[in-house]
Parts: sequence; structure tokens; C-alpha cells
Amino acid sequence: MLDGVVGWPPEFAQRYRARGYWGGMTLGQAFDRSVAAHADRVAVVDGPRRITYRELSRLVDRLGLHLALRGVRGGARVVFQLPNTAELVIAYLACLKVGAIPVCCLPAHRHAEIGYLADFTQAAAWLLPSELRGFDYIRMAEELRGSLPALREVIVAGGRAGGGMTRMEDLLRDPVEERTTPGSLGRLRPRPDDVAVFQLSGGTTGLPKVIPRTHDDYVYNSLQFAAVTDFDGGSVLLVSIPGEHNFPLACPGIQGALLLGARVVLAPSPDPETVFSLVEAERVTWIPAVPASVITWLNHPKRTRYDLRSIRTLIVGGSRLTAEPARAAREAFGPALAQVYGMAEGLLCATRRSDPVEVILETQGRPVCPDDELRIVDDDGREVAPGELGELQCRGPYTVRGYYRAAEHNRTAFTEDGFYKTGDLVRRHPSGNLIVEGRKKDTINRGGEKISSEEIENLILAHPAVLNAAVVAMPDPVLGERACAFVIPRPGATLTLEGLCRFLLDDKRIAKFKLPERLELRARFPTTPVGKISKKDLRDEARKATQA
Ligand code: OOB
Repeated sequence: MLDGVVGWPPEFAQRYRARGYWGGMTLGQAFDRSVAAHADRVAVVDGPRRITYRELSRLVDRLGLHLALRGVRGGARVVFQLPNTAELVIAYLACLKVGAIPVCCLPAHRHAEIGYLADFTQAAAWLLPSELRGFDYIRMAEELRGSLPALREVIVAGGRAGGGMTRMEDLLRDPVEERTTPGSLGRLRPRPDDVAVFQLSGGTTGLPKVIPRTHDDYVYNSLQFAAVTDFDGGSVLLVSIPGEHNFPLACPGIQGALLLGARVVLAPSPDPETVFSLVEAERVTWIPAVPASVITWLNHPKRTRYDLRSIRTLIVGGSRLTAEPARAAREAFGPALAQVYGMAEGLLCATRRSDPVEVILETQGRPVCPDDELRIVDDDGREVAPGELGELQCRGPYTVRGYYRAAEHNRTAFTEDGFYKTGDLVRRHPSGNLIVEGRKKDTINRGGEKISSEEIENLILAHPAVLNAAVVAMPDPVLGERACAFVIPRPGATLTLEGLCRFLLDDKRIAKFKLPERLELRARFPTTPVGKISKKDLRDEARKATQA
């Protein structure tokens, strides 16, 4: 086990194995088994490219061998920043097979996020596009490289590479297997209880937290989620959310689809017409989506011109699906609509096809595993009465016991008996399903992308015109929430939203989705009885300001 990873206590591990949740198989082995059974099926559709399982497996093994020869194997960390293309799928599986650990960053991340995460995980490699939506990733890599001594390989997918970088295309074309004797590299295959993937937390702290998911737990995550949401080898999955996210990657996601012999259709973005035309052309059956996308799809004037009848499951989560779009989605997609409440830390809840309509519309589902243990507690950590609101804590065979290298934070993020404190405020619906009513944690959920208030506040505080700052959520009809920054300027100084955003983008170099979208200047902040900034009052002020 990697240093800095908290595993499950032996008695739990034993129970999860005995009950068959942990199958003792790595993701790579499970993929190989699927390839053997489905070699001629189409595995991945990426624009005009259609890749069969046989071909995919050949590319995965080739890239894996290249990585291993470069020392990217056996626990080495690999920063993933690839858009939804076949290269993402190939590289992900290649890493899993040689025991390199994908760090699930996003194409939207910039210097601040990548610089921190590559350093924190001591990443040996970084996979990135050359250019995307007008942003030059090669330049970012050139600018960051010098400060990342552990980073040996920068591998570029699509387009040109910079000096000292490698084009993934060149690796995929080079039949390295023909000149490498099998076994000459020693044992490459990881063990089922090794860390397979590093996911990123939704972030309540100043810096993002890294979530270690093992092969055993991540295989189960995908297959069990598939089982309760009617996903099987005949399914056609459409991925329009950035593929590194846990939801489109592993619930059952790209990985689950490929373990089952299903087809993965990659969309570059959730743009409505792109999605509709792919659904029609590929007879897509299964779509994971955030509420913001669903709202945009429902409102699109050309939706009814496309044949979307192949959709069997439209599963919505990542942020709360409110009543009105839920009803509209049910009208448009009928029994295909389902809800999921999940987290990169593990726990997955989903509504079931057999649930009564109101339960599908009003709840965010129930756990997918009989051994998911849930507790709803008050501020003192005592369980609340049935139906009352409280914070959800959870523990189970695919919920981590700690963040990577975060001993101190883990003491407050988990209970002594190993429950993860979700920070979400939930209540039980009479059906037993959960309703997610809000949250205790200080984050903004912007259309499913999580923003840590503390992270952005710390950056704003570095602005010379700022005396104090507080970032809160303000309501948005499509995204659900957006960030509103409250700032007390220094005496005589002033600040505009534009100036603040320029500072955050050009000086602090953060991902654009984290930018505040409204700035409110104040002489003082409302406080709580104990003298802390009252975020509740600020949220109320932000709400009123958006209505004005
Ligand atoms: C998913 O994962 P993360 O790690 O990006 O975010 C987890 C957080 C939860 O703690 C909760 O605050 C929020 O996102 N959330 C929801 C929700 N689903 C997630 N809040 C309200 N309603 C929902 N349905 O977001 C994620 C991971 C796996 C599957 C689906 C979503």
C-alpha cells in the first residue's frame, strides 16, 4: 500500500471480500476478461473513430508498455487532463494495467490546480491536450515543468508537442511490443488492494484533497452501480461530462461500460445539438447528466426534431435536481429518468426504475450496496429522529477511510469509527430514500462542479485592494448556484468584478469555473453571535441581490 493511504481495517476488508463485494480482480484484469468475451464489439466511439475491444486492448497494452519502459508504472502518479477522446480511455486503461495511478484532474484546470496536484502527488507524468477551447496547454506545461522535479514525462494527445514532450500518437503508432520480450519488465500488474485511481474531492478546504480508490473498491463501484441502474453489455453510454469525474468515469461510467462489453460514445461537451445527434446516430441508451445539462436540453427548441427514443436511463445528479425540471424531464423522458446522489469519496445512492414516480421525482435515491452504512446526525454527532434533517455520514465497501497524505484533515473529515462526514444535509423520505436538502460544508456547487469557498477566499485575500473576503453561493436558474464574492476593500481602494477576475486568472491562474460571478463591496460583514462571518446572512444578501 502506498504511503499516506488509509486502508480499511482488516475485519472490514475480510467482510467485504467474504460477501463478494471485493472480487480480488484489478481493473486491468477485469478489462482483459471483457476484451476476451467481446473482442469484435465496438467499445469506443469518438467522432468518426470506432474502436473495437480488440483494437482498444492492443492500443492499451502498447501504451502501457511505453509508459512502463519510461518508468511510469508501479504506483507512479499520472496527472490526467484529457478531454473526452479515445486517448483518455486508452491512457486510463494503460495506466491501470501497469499500476500507474491516474490523478483525475480536469481539462479546465490551470496552473494553480495542476501545479499543486502534480507536486502534492509527486506525479511522474502529465497527460494533456495541446490546445482546447483556445487555451495553450503546451505553454502551461512549459511554464510549470521547472517547478515539478518529479515530473519526467509530458505526453500530449492530439496536435503538436513542445520540446522534451512526447506525442501520444507517436507512442500509439510505435509497435514497442515487437521489440520487448514479455516478462523483461518484471511484474507490472498491480494488486487488487492497491490504489488504482486518485479522484479529487469536491473541496471544503483551501487546497483540494486527493481520494485513493483501490482496484477492488472501484471495480465494485462500477459493477454494482450498473446492476441497480439497468446497465449491461447491450448498453450504449453517452459521456458528455468531463470524463475524469467519478460520475461519468466509474458510475458505471466509461470503466463500467468497458468491463461489461458495452459501448462508450464520447461527446466533447454537453452542447444540446451535439448530444441529441449522437443519441440519434448511436442509439444511445444510458446518459449520466448534471441538472444544468438536463435543463438546457429540455429547453432547447430543436430537441423534438431528434429521435431520442433509444434512451432507457437518464440519470441525473452531481447537484440537486429541483422539482420543476424533474417533472419536465419525466414528461420528456418518461421512466428513463433516475436520480443519483454520489461523491468521489465513494457512496452512491440512486432511485430505481421500480420506485413510484413521486420517489423518482422527489428523492435522490438510496445506497447501491446492502453494506453501505448510513447515519444522519445532528451537530453533536447524535442520530436524529427518522425523517429529521441532519448531516449524512457513511461507511462501506467503496467509501474511502481517509484522504491521501492528509492525516490531520482526516481526523475531522472522518469519525473515529471510520464514517465519512459528507457535509450534506439530508433527510429520509418515507420510502427510505434520501432527500438532499442542503449542506453544512462551505462549497459552491456550480452545475455539479464544486468550488471550495475557502480556496477562493484565500486567493482573493491576496489582492492588494482587499481587506477581507467571503465567497458564498447565489442561486442560478440553470447552474443551481454560482459564486458571489463579498469583499471589504482596503481604505481608499476599490475593486471591480472584472479586475478581481483578471487577478484570479492572470496572477493566481485558477480554473475559470471557479471565478466569482458577482462582486458585492461592503464596509463590514454580518457576524454570528460568536463573532464569525455569517455566511447565512451573506447568502441571503446574495439571493436578494440576484433578484433585484
Ligand atoms: C458527484 O461527486 P462529487 O465528488 O463531485 O461531489 C459530491 C457532492 C455531494 O457531497 C453533494 O454535496 C453533491 O456533490 N451532490 C448532490 C447530488 N449528487 C451529488 N447534491 C444534491 N443532489 C444530488 N443528486 O457529484 C457525483 C459522484 C458520483 C455520482 C454522481 C455525482
